[in-house]
Amino acid sequence: MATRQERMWEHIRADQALRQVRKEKRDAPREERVRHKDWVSQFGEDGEAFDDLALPDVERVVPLGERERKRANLVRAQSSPATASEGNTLAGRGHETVSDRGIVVEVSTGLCRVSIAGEEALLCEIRRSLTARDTGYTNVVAVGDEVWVSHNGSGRGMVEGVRPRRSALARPDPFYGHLRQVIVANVDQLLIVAAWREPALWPELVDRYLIAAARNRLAPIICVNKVDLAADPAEPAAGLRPWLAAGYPVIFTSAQTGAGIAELRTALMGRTTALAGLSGVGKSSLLAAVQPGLNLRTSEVSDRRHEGRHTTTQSTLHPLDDGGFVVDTPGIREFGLSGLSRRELAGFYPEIAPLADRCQFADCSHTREPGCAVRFAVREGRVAAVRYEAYRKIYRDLPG
Ligand SMILES: Nc1nc2c(ncn2[C@@H]2O[C@H](COP(=O)(O)OP(=O)(O)O)[C@@H](O)[C@H]2O)c(=O)[nH]1
Ligand SMILES: [Mg+2]
Ligand SMILES: [Zn+2]
Repeated sequence: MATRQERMWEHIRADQALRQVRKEKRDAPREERVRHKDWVSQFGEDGEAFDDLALPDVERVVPLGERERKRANLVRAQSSPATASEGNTLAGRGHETVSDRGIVVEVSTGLCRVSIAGEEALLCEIRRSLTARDTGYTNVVAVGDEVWVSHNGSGRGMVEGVRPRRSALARPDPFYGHLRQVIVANVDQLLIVAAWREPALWPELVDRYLIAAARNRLAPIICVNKVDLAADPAEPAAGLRPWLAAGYPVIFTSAQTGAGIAELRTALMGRTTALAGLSGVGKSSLLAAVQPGLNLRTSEVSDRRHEGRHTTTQSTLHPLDDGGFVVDTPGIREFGLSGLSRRELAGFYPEIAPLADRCQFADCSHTREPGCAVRFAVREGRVAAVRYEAYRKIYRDLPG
């Protein structure tokens, strides 16, 4: 259980991260003043500000009148036409309150930034009557959420409703273990970036990410970067044959020579893509090649910033010019396999799963039993040794 002190520090860290990003925005001085006021009032004198962080359900009970109002707001928002057309800037709309649909690109406690029709993200408060009750999640609004926002051109909006999430990357809440905290909502696919060399391709890690993607219902894409470092240009394709044969899409790239960048750009277009991969494989370089100017805060940086046990993981959606977003997902490696049991593992290997029926023992682990059809297939070369070795290593690490 976190103390109030720890929660306050987390709160402050989250706000500092948000401030840092906003500092780079155009009208930073004006926003800064407003934000400061808001910040003080949020904290209050008795630390009342932590409701979106992790207060238990009982404290989230919404007065009946509020519920009705929320429903009315939602209905109003839903029935309003898509008002944000190109060329119709937020500032130019006078003081009439309008409702728009947008995507949350960043979240701090009680505040978020919402991207509406490609315009510069609007700083928004979150309607207090919105509740995460009965969702199994602790956060009302997460990065990636599609929301309805009311605003009147004053530079500050209000989140009035959240659309049901298509998907959620979540992890057990640091404060309330029975609930889960959404890290990013509505992610479509996971781009697993590996380098062919420097650092050398690490099959076990690729497979861990593939499993994490499958468990979170994200479409995986393996991106093998630094193909320019291959001694023989045919090497990377040969090395990735086991994954291609298992049905996974693989893109071969070089941020250095530009090879495969167009293909990567197409793969990212119009979708929300989470990024995974070791430090140094070239994630930042690839994104800079896909879209010059894009400055991804990479997960290794974020991991360091949010070190410690009681932390909220902050992610940011970065819009792409061709449509779609990329998002850093600190910690996907840890939470990707949490709760997975050993006997479920084979199910994530399309080339291994169908063989299990033919093993001598029904509960065969495929690691040492006699009469194992999987081990036989490996010896015969029908299952790639590199995939089987990764299976064994992951198996060994999972709880029985
Ligand atoms: N040879 C080669 N080097 C690359 C390539 N992509 C990135 N690098 C280098 O690899 C290092 C790490 O790249 P970076 O983008 O920071 O990786 P990140 O940690 O995954 O974001 C840098 O020195 C890059 O210049 C590539 O395609 N080929
Ligand atoms: Mg980087
Ligand atoms: Zn077996």
